[in-house]
Amino acid sequence: TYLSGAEYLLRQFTGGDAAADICRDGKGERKVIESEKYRLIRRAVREFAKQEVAPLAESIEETGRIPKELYRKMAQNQYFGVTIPEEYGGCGAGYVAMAIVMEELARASVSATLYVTSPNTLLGLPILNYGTEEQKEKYLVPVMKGEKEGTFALTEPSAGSDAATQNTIARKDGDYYIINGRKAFITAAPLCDFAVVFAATDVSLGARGITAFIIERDTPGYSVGQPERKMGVNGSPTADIILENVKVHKSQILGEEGKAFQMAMKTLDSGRLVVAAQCLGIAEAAMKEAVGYVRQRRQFGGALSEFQGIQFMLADMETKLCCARALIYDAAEKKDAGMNITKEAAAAKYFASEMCNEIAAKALQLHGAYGYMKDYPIERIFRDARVTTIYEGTSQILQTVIAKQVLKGR
Ligand code: COS
Repeated sequence: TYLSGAEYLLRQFTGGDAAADICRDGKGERKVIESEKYRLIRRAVREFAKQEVAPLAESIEETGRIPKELYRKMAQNQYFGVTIPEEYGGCGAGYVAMAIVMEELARASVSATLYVTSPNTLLGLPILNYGTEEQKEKYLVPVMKGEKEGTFALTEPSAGSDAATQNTIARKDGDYYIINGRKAFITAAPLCDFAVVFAATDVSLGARGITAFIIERDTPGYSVGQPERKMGVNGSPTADIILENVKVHKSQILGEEGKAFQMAMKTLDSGRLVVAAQCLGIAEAAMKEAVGYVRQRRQFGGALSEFQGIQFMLADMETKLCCARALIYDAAEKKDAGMNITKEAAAAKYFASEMCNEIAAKALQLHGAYGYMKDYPIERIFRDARVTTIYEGTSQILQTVIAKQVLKGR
């Protein structure tokens, strides 16, 4: 399914013929040249990002969401199901393809990528890997088609990095659970039809007493708070989900009772890899702005790009960007090969998020006072970069994850 999924993705992206050409040799046998395949995917997504996303980047921030038409086109292009197999409406193209899609879209709009991360990772993967066939049909397939939106609700006002200390409580009541609590900073909560909500079913068991429930938005007692006022990524609304005596049937449990924390952690391994690719796209965008600016800006009788001090800055920025790229695509290849990537994904996200913040800050610095004004894209890129060292595991939590793996493995 991997190869046919990739072919399928290619057909979506290229309109068919190019995919057929490279996927068949002269005798009609399927022959895929890996690098060529990914090169074509990248070219197609880059074109989409340039034509369909970049021109809307500012208006997406102003309106607080992406236009329905763009959402529809993203679904049509299979962006919501790059990691999800064809049988559930995705294209199963894998994580190298996912990293490419993410990187290219993030160059145009970070907010737009948040609509793509959730179905491919935090929301889609738990349903794919732990859901019943009914749950997959009911929730995953419509998400792939762009007919429904869902979200992942783990964080709470007092359970951020310490995700195992859940204060949302699910009390068993016959075949039902009564859920009370508040989930915080939930991506796209105001737009979502349902959420995968984590709650403690046995507080005394800590991480081993957490259960995930699929809860539909129209369930009595489920409400959404006011969208947060944020520093960046304003094109994707973030809000609390409030649960007051929400009654759900046990059939809404995702996976097994008490096993949801491990499920969340495994899912975050993939999520972190995809966020790392998002960081790469942000850094690429910042580099492009920096290079464009220093080439045309003249001071002291020459272009800024002619000064060695500026060249040294660009050299350091580019070197770090290349290091992040190597970490990310190495982790993605390992993931596609079926390997555990807890350490690799944490390292990729830790390095890439710190790197994209540094590059965005330096790119802004190179713009001087103009960079501080809203007239130049670097101002938005700088603000959008900031969240990446925070969500899906802060840099400090990722350091602990990496250290734990290092100590275990040597
Ligand atoms: N894959 C599979 N299982 C994992 C895992 C992983 N990557 N990481 C942890 N687990 C399992 C452990 O093996 C353990 O299982 P057992 O109880 O069967 O032994 C269980 O999960 C608890 O692990 P641990 O003791 O390490 O949990 P901690 O409470 O110490 O938490 C951290 C570990 C801090 C790493 C975790 O809480 C975390 O990642 N926090 C950040 C949360 C986050 O990223 N939030 C963003 C939300 S989405 S925007």
